[in-house]
Amino acid sequence: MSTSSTARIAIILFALLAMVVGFLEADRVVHWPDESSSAPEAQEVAVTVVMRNFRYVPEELRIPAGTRVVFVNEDEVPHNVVHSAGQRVGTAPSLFESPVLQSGQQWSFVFTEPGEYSFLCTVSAHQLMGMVGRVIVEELPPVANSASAR
Ligand SMILES: [Cu+2]
Repeated sequence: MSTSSTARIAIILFALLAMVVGFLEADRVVHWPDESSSAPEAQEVAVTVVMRNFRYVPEELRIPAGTRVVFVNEDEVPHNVVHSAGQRVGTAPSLFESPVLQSGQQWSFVFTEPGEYSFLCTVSAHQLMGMVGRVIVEELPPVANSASAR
């Protein structure tokens, strides 16, 4: 008796599990095409910052979380992009640090965490010449998410 009721419970649990998995699968199948049709371009957004005349242009950038920022060196001299948090003793290490970019080269970084990120060029004395910039990453507005799910 007890073994058959245990088996029955096991069957019921298995059926419930199968239903839950089925719902999850159905949810995926229904939502994925909708999202791609309402946003035909890649979900990732990219913004460009050019390095020109020992400056980052624009110097300050306000972006939603998840944006890729592409840094392009348009100068004849090498530049880089280093998160300035790690430049002070006793602070957290830099979140990002590009290699030295030669003329025409580019490097990109995706900002996923909201916050303010100051960066600078550590090549020669470019920082002292004013080669500093800032990215302000804002929380993704909830409207954008629900709108794309519809
Ligand atoms: Cu530089």
